[in-house]
Order: sequence, then structure tokens, then C-alpha cells
Amino acid sequence: MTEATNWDIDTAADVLLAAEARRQDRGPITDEWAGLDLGTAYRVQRRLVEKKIAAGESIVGVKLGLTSRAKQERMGIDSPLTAVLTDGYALEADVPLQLDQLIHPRVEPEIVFVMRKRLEGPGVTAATALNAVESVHAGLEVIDSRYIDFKFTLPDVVADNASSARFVVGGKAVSPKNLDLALEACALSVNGAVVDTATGAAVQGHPAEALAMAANDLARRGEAIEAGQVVLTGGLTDAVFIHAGEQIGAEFSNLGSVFLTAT
Ligand code: 0L1
Ligand code: MG
Repeated sequence: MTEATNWDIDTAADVLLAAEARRQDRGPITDEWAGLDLGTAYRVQRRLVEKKIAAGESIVGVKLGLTSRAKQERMGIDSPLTAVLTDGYALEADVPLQLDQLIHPRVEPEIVFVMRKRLEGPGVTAATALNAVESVHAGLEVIDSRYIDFKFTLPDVVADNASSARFVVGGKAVSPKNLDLALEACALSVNGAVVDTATGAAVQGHPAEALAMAANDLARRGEAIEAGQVVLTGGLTDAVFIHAGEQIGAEFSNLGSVFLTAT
């Protein structure tokens, strides 16, 4: 018989980091720890990131998750969330995604902001949020839940740093002043065949709304989005599984394209 875990914030962070390192998915922590509410889950997430920093990584930005109806409906969760991006998740364009480092990765296209100014809530609106943006980019995020079959509650996935695994930011930088991001169109392709399409409106009506939401949500925990940081605004379409040899592409109407190949 395996021993029951004595759950606390530190233990939960260690369990999730071990699952990531060993590529070993597990059941939801909330099945075993009823005390994992949303506030506690964000403290687990913070502890998990602190442990990554202690291991040599640096914070490079913020991501929003579950911002589109498509994602929320599939996951059965109706609330967006925020998570922290470290340089350990960053993948350079043209560097293959190594599947032997991951459990069951999926890929989703995202609109990405690079910040010009610090953005701190509460009270941030889409207009003030957009005014703090330096440039807008095409992006692909690889998510890889540490839970079996991506089955979790909102606190479980928040604790797991929102399934963060890898992300790629396209090299084309566009000024936010020259775009209507709600109308920005994106085609998601697998080996050149389009499998899904969306516009920026899929992300909370406008990606700047998602950015404002992130700043206001972070403020509840005394945090802000810093100048120079990257913000992934959330999957525009549902995420697709990626298999060895496949190339996933996100092609945008104005932001250019970004591709990821799995080995
Ligand atoms: O980036 C995301 O939208 C991930 C949120 C977590 C849910 C998932 O694993 O799909
Ligand atoms: Mg995402």
C-alpha cells in the first residue's frame, strides 16, 4: 500500500515538479487534498516557480489560460487563469520540440505581447493595457498537463502553472497601433493542412481585454506585469496534439507566421 501524502503548498509544488521532470502524469491533487482551493493553488504555483528560479531559471513573462470559449468548453471550466513563464519554457524558432522531454503535449496558436511599460492593476482597462505594449507577435504555446488525460479542476491546473511547457514567439514585431487585434485572423495547420481558424476576438473579445484581465488578476496577489516581459494572451483555437515528425504552424493575417516541428 502506498503511503498517503501529507499535502501542503511545498509538497504540492514538489509533486508537480517531479511529475514534469519524470514525465509521469498523475491524478488531480484535489482528489486527495480538499484544501486546495483557488487561493491556495496560486500559492502552489508561486512556490513551483520559486523552485524553478532556485534551480537557475528566470521569469520572462506571464500567460493567460482558458481565455477562449473553445478551451473552456472542452475543459469544463468557465474561468480564465494566469500563470508564470520562465526562460525554461522558451523555445527559439527553428529549434525542434523534443517530445521525449514531455508527457502528452498539445499546441495552440496565441497572440503575444511584449511589454513597453510596467502594467499594474487594479483598474486596468483594455485601452491602458494596449498602451503599455511595445510589440505584438505570432506565437505557439505547447501545453503539457501533469495530470492524466488533461483532467483537472481549476485549482489543480492553476497549481500546475496552467500546463505550461514550451512557447515560441515569432520574429515579426508589429506595433499595436497599426492593428485591430479583434479582427486579426489565424490559421492553425498540421503539416501544411489547416485544421482550425480563429480571430483575435476569440480571446475575451480582444487580446487587450485578456491583458487587462491578467494585470487586474495579478494585482490581487500583489504582482504586476513588468516592462520587457512577454504575455501569452491565451489559445485562439483549441489545442492540437503534436506527434513526432509533425510540423504545427500558426499563420496570421498581419503578425506573420510561426512554426514548430516535433522530433
Ligand atoms: O494555455 C492554456 O490555455 C492552458 C490552460 C490550462 C488548460 C489546459 O491544459 O488546456
Ligand atoms: Mg495557452
